[in-house]
Amino acid sequence: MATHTEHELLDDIKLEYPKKYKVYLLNDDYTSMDFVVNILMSIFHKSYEEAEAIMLEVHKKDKGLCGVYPHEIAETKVMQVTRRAKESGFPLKATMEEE
Ligand code: TYC
Repeated sequence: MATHTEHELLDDIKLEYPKKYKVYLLNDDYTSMDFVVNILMSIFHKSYEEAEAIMLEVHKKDKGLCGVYPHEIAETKVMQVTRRAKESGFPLKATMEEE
C-alpha cells in the first residue's frame, strides 16, 4: 500500500509565482528626447503618447517606470536599451529592481 496519497504529495509542492522586476529609465543631460521616446515605443511597446509622458517624467524626476516583467525579460530590455544607446552615442541607462 502506498504511504502517501497523490493529494498528500501535491500538498508538499510549494507553487510560487515568479518574481517580477520593474525596469526604469534614468535621466541624463545628453540623450535626446526623441531617442528616449523611440526606445519606449520600440522596446517597451508604448504608444507615442505614453512614451512621451514617461520620457517627460524621467526628464523631470530623474527616473521613470517603463514596465514590469519576469527576470529574463527585464534583463533583456535593460541590455537592449544599453546596446541601442551605445550604438547611437547616447549615455542612456536602464535599471531593474525586484517588484
Ligand atoms: N534630459 C534629457 C534632455 O534634456 C532627456 C532625457 C529624458 C534623457 C529621459 C534621458 O531617460 C531620459 N535631452
